[in-house]
Amino acid sequence: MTLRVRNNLAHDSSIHWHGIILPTGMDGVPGLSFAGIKPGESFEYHFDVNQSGTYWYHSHSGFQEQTGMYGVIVIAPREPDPVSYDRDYVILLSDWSDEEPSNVYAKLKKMGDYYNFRERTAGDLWDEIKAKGVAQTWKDRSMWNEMRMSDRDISDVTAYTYTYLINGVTPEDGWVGLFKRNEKVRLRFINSAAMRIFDVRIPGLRMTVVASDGQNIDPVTVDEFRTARAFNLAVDTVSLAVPA
Ligand SMILES: [Cu+2]
Repeated sequence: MTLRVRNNLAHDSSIHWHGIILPTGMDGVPGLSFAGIKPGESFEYHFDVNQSGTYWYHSHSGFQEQTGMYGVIVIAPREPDPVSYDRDYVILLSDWSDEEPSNVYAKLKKMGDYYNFRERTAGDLWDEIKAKGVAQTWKDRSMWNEMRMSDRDISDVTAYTYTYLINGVTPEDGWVGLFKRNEKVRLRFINSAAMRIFDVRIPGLRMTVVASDGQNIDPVTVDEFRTARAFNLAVDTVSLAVPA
């Protein structure tokens, strides 16, 4: 396969093919496997495709991925697909900020919990002492302090600045995927967020997870699943539409 990427930005760029098995020089990580793509220049990626499944690509330069430079790759299997479905939708989850990502980063460098409004307070300390006693509270706090971590920083950047998008659409606008009654729908979830774990649930529907990171798996039926933070995951599920 040949993929010709032309950089029309004013900055260096690159495209990394996430999860695709390819020669090192085609991996698209500037400074590691190639020099990056200069403004106005092109780079030709050549590689053999030896896999099928759901993957994605994204810029590996600066904060370009955070500003939306990514997309989905679906490689159809050569042999018959073990998963049967009537419809197929990609659901790309992401986090968007109207702030410049470099500003977000600069703020975090100066104050790691800038966007975190859930840190422990003096009031929490008092409640903790009442619940666990001074000794246990001291022990718990010491443990976190020794690790120089907070137990309340699951995500450094929060909805204070982020809007979470499905296929680039805000929650207010709402992404819509149509299906008919009793159809089996394949949903290809990709977490392309920079800073977010997503817990995915479709109220009233059970989902069968059929693939993860491009690999078919023994199907698992769940009410909810979690997609790891960026650079990590593609989950395929099949949902049976509500019979009504
Ligand atoms: Cu990646």
